[in-house]
Amino acid sequence: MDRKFARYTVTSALPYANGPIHIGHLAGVYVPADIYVRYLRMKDEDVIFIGGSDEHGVPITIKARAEGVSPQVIVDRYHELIKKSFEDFGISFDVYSRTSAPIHHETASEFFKKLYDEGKFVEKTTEQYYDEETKHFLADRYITGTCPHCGYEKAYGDQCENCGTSLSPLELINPKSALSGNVPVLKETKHWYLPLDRYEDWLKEWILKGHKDDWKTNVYGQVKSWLDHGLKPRAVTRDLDWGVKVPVKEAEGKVLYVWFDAPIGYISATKEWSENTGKDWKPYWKDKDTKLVHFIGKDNIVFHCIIFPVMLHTEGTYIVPDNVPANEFLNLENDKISTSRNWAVWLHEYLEEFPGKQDVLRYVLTANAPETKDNDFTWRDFQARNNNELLAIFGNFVNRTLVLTGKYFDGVVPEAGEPDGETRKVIEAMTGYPEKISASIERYRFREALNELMNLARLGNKYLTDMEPWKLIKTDEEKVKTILNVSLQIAANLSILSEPFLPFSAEKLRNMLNLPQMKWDEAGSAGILKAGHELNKPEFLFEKIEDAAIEAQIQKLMDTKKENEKETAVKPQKEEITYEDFMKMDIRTATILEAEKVPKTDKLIKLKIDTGIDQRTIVSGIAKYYNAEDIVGRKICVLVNLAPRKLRGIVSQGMILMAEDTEGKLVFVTPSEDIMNGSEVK
Ligand code: B3M
Ligand code: ZN
Repeated sequence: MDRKFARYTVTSALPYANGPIHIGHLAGVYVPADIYVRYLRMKDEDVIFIGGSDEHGVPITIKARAEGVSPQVIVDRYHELIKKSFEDFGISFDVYSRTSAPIHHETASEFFKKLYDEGKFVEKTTEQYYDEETKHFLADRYITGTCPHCGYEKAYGDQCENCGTSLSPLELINPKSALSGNVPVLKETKHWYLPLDRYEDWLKEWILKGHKDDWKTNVYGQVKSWLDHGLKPRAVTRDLDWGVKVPVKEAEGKVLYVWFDAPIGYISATKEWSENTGKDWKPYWKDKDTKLVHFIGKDNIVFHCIIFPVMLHTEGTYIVPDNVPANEFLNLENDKISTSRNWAVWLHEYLEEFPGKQDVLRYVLTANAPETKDNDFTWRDFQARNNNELLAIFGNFVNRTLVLTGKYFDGVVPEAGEPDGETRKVIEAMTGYPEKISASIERYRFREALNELMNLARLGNKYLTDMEPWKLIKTDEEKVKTILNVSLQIAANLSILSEPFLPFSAEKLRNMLNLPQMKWDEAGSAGILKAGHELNKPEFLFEKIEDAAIEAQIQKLMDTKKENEKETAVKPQKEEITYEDFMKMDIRTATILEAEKVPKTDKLIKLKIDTGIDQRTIVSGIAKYYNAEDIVGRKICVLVNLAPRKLRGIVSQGMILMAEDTEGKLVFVTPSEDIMNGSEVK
């Protein structure tokens, strides 16, 4: 570590409690953050790992609206689901809080009040878009339109998800209310702004000068481009009713902007942790010797590198982050992960469908992490990495070592003799791994770190294969003792060094080796296991993942794709017909006189129809969409000259005209005004 810190505060982005966690969240934020803190704990560092649900903001209220329930119902549902799935997946938060907690409302409110009292905000009355139908000001995701920078048509009022630019609603081309689809009007409203422009020099000094070399290039580059373009004041209040109430009289009815309150959630969560543990929270946020690190995805860079730091800095008593190792995005089978299109691998489903395989997913997401560019997750790659890497290298090495020790030495660690040249080289190489892995982790290069860990397993695997103890045992038992002793030391090192990445497997391996949990700095030694130490029975660390399991997952995604297509694709036009073809059809307006469900069917209703020509019976497959008793008296259109057909023993004389949407929903086609039965439709 370049500089020695007294303690670490590690935060991970607070996921919106409007949906479950998927592999994109995990690869981008939670797995790397968890590796980092597990490593720090093993280094005996004082570290707290902060998480929690982001329960305010428009993503929540939009979801609530769509379901017709209150936002509280939504956040309660997803907070619990998210919290549980993180726990089951081994994301080792010291606290997992939520922004609807009273402690958060207090903390965020006080923070605002202090800046307000000190005159740190600028007040402005401006015209903002307003939806006259729903009576809402349209900020953030309540408004969509075309991005002025890249032309993307579904940009939000606060950000374009296509090009990453931060936007204000007034910049959108063709703005539309996300609530009603209406074109909004402009209406005056007063808000409080954080004058980011006043902090440009400070930001340049702190980031552009101070962190040129230690921040990731993707993060540094984005921040630099922001600063090069110049910053504008940013509103930190909103005309909404869901959120933290603005704690000043003149702002009644307004709430804090979600991106003002959410990052303060890290502080509130630390206070909650402090209440739970009795430890003081303040040094973790206020002591200059604390290293503050934010793990986030790339769409959150501006909030964590500019807005929140300006808030902390101007408040005056807080530290600012030492690093913000943001990741790029993970795609799924070559397509953008999307909650609304259900294009994702959901963590809670994975945990159910692959029980006990947390480490496989942790491994794949780290090996393939989108650290420097967007990356793709595929189920085939998942299978290959499990079968050809975890199982064939790591698992196979450990298993061979333990099984041979069991067979030749009754599961007792044999004494090592004088090492030969090859063995000496292997021991020397092994000694270097803790340092190599540390160096990568401390630079937030988790893929590289994991690859080094696997290189240690490769080293062991190759050593066994080259030395062939199963052949030597007949002629040179002393040498076999040395080989297995050294192999066991490698396995012991793996049990320590794999803990941050593969905590479940590391524990299993420790149990097999009959070792306690050890510190990072105890690794690197060839004397972890003493001769005579008894080992436990070997088990398999990893299992083969069969084609069937992978095919089932791929099928699941194909079904999703089909489902999505069904929802959007309007059927193409049919083949051309002549006027005469059309005129062959005799369509008349009619009235339903009687209707009854056909017994023992779910679809059919038997109708008595007045066609103007006669009264007749028609059987129609509309029972899923209409109750028989509700449709008597309805005006409809009927194809009257269709040849009669027998349906369930009933002769149906004609066909009711129905409109059918892409999901198969049916509605009557009805004359738009009153007209006599028997009128021709043409
Ligand atoms: N809720 C945004 C997101 O999930 C968000 C992060 C808050 S971190 C303080 O992209
Ligand atoms: Zn754009």
